[in-house]
Amino acid sequence: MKADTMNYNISSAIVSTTCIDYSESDCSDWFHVTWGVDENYQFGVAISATSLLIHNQHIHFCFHIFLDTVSDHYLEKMHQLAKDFSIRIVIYTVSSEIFSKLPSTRIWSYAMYFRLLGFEYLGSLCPKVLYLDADVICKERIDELHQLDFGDKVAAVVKDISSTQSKSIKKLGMEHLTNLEYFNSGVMYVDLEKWQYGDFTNKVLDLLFDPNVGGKVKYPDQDALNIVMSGKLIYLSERYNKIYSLKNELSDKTHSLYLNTIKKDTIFIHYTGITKPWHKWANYPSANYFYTAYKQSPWCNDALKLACTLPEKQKRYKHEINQGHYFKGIISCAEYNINKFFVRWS
Ligand SMILES: [Mn+2]
Repeated sequence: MKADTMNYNISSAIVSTTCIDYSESDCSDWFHVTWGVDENYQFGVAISATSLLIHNQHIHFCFHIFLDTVSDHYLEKMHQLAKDFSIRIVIYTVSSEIFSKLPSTRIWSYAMYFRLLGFEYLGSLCPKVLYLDADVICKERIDELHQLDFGDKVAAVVKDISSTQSKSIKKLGMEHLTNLEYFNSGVMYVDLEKWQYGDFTNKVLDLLFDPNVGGKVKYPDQDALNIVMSGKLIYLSERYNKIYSLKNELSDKTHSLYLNTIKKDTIFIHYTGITKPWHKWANYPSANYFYTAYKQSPWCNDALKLACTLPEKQKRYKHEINQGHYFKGIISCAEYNINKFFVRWS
């Protein structure tokens, strides 16, 4: 353990824990999975979790979900999900107050810390955990992962798409590391004992608060994780983190080119980019893997999400116009521009 690493003690940010237990198995064979998001992505977590359950009913799951706020409606539906699939779900509410004392929170979303919080906090509860982004949807069995032997490695990950890899390595000034293979942090299977032993939570935070690094990074947590975990990783097949952006639909009139990316043997689809499959304007065939889980989930009567943030509003109007919904698109475009005007002048 590095002696000069600061201890940020982020586990103290957890303010409450709600355990929803319908599991019928003893905890020794649980497969632990974690998500951590702010309010805007909660719906995504719900469907991501459902998709994992639908395709892996032979695995006994325990889910750990870190949230900044939680409604009664959301908890009720989580109860339903746990009951339907006889699993245990633990919901942790996290105070953003502790994170606001950390120097970088004006630039980066608090949710970034929730992934680290999962790895840090769960170390005393479970030997291994699978972390998934809210925009990851499962469409096949995860048996290979379930049986993975870590050897002396800390985590199993998937390399990022090549354009992101080369850009990120250059930006971080890591060209000299010829064996560096930049990974995408949306799917990470972590050996928590080794995570704790290597003090990785504090190493990542130290790096982010280092002004020589903090200012350079584009995807803060992902970049920092890549730096501190280099050489300690197992690389999984890209089937475990198949990156697909719904932005592609803007240039594909056939809406079928996604089949060149998302294939029959794809296990996890990672819907990167601003437009997510849970958005109202994302009704493309490539989002069907999401809809399948959504329709079978306790959230099936909840409406798909509207645009909340400014970038979401911008993407919405582009997709609407592309889909031939001109009137809707023009209204959305006006709303986006008015919004942008006020953001700029406030
Ligand atoms: Mn993601």
